[in-house]
Amino acid sequence: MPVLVYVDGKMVPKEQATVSVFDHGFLYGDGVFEGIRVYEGNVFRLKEHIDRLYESAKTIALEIPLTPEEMIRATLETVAANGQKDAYIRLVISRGAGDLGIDPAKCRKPTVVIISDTIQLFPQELYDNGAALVTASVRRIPMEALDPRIKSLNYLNNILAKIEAKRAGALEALMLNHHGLVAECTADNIFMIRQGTLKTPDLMQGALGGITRAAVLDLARKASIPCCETVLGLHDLYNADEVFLTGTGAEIVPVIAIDGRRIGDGKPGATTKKLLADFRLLRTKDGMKVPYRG
Ligand code: PXG
Repeated sequence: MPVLVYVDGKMVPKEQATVSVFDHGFLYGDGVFEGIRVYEGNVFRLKEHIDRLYESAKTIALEIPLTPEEMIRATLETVAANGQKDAYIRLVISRGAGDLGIDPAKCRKPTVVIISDTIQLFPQELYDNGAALVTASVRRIPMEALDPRIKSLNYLNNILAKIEAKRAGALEALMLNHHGLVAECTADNIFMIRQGTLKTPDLMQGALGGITRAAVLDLARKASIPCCETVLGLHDLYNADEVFLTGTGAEIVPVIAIDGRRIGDGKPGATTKKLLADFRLLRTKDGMKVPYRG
């Protein structure tokens, strides 16, 4: 069965799912997006993803031509139309087709795309053994330029950082803010544990408000693990007992080395493993059910 993609209210086969070359999403990266997982027919924290999408859109003054309820329904319908039990959903809302000028007023109608496809999962080996990070020379965009809490279509800094990481043989790149403080990674938030306390950079340090990050903070509080959203330097991470990444694709990935420094004993830590186990129980329960037909 061909994959069906939602484009501006219509379900079309993947090969016919196209947008205009005059779309300002293509010309200028003018738009917002979401990446969402489906686990055994459960769309994980869909409401939270939709809320973040509408908040991002509001800040960039983009009016989505669907209500949040309609967007939730369209998302669930797209997964149902493809009959997928496990999937990766990409919502993309761009400013729409305009002319070659930058003026968004020329874009009459935002483009709405919903893709539900399979995802290339990380191998279990990564969760068992952990990953290495390197600090990128490219910094996270400063709040003064564009609020990093917006999940916009402008990922060039993050892409350049990811290229650096791959060239250095690392899975992910650590990105600092323009003060040299830890912000997050290219598509993941970062956490550390030191003397039993879970710490993650405060969003105002330049991090996206990750849905997985919020889920992990909830799980930690339930497990009575003290948590704080704070200010962290590389020194804090290098000397942590445990470090891990969180993201929709990654879930929770243990980090065992940063810039050639071994983290803790160089193996995934006990708290990281517990949080990953708790997350894997939560992921099929916390969200919305796909309305499959037949
Ligand atoms: N920071 C940034 C900059 C991100 O783009 C996260 C953190 C993690 O947020 P969530 O809500 O996913 O817990 C992201 C996530 C993927 C993927 O396949 C994820 C993102 C972008 C592209 C791909 O995991 N953003």
